Amino acid sequence: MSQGTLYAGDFGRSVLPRALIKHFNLDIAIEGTDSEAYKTNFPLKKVPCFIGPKGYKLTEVLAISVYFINLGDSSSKLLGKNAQEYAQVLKWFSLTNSEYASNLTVVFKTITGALPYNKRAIDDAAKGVNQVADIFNLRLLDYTFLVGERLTVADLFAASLFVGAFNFYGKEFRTAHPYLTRWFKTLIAHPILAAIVGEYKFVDAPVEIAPPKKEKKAAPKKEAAPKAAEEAEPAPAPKPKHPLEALGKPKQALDEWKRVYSNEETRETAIPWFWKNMYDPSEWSLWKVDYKYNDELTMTFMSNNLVGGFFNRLSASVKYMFGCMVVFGENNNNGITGFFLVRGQEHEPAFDVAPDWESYSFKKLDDTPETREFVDNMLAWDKPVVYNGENREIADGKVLK
Ligand SMILES: N[C@@H](CCC(=O)N[C@@H](CS)C(=O)NCC(=O)O)C(=O)O
Repeated sequence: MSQGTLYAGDFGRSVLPRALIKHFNLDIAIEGTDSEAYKTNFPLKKVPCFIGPKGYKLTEVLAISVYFINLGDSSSKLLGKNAQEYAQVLKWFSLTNSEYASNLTVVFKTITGALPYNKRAIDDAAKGVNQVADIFNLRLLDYTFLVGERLTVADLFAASLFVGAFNFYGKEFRTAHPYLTRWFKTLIAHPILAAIVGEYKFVDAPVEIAPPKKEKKAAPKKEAAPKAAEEAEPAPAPKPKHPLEALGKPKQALDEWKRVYSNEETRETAIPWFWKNMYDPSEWSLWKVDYKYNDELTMTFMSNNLVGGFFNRLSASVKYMFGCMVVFGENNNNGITGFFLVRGQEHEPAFDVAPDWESYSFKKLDDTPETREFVDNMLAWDKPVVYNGENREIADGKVLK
């Protein structure tokens, strides 16, 4: 029987519950925050949250993590081996979740634009992060792990959140906290975290947090025609049809391609299928799409979030297009590129449903060997991207389907 549903994001406090589900092989579904169940049950709209059988509900990462560990192994040493250790586990977990995370959140939200730039607030938050890091560093001078010589869930949680400080403050932070860094290296490579975080690469340069240089304006909305007097109280307008619906049904249904791409081996099966069955230049066009402001990108995961947001806003056109975009490069030096297959010969009707579409440049691609190589690479993500003549590794990516 299903053990419930975790509502989670990709980063921060959501990493540990995800990792525990995987580690203990729990029968818990993981969902994002779009569902009605999430919206009605969790008015604070934070993650992680959990709904178990018979309406059992939990918020708070600490409570959820302890519950998942007990579901997986009721005598797990991840919670310490006695009451004293258990209390220590809670102490380090809570210190991380309150003192450290509250400060890191200010930095994170300023970088992502969720908070307005405020130098004082960022400096205070950095001070707070460093104070907690100093406490950890001192403890880890004498002990291998936070509670003692054995790994506990407090280590896993703290390391999953210290990713933020190591990403934001770079080499300087490592130099100032050598024992914390030694511990972090062990933890981030530990199978329980590595299964979710993947291979972690340290960055040297700190993220530059500066006041926004310029506002990128959304495409101006077309002025609605003034209403005639007799139309003062019109009946609700029928939902406007997507302009690409006028082109009728294509010979090859896009959904079938999306299924092939999701289920089959990419190079061996999906790519040949795409060129043989899907791409018909009389019905579809191919586009190379590049983000225009690569020099403003900072962390690769944030660039990937940007692509995710763009794809969400394209959802009204998803019946008429397919695309893959990748983030190439590393933190503070990355870019976004990709390809799209679009119904018809113009890109605008498909893309202008997303208010930020003008932040991207669009180049129509003819069917040449170079185009095929580019499209194949964007589908397979197994080779570096060539950008300005340089080979750049793919850090992440998203598929619009
Ligand atoms: N007290 C909660 C805090 C949860 C929390 O703040 N989660 C962050 C992500 S790490 C979130 O959902 N932020 C969204 C927001 O602040 O709007 C816990 O410990 O689980």
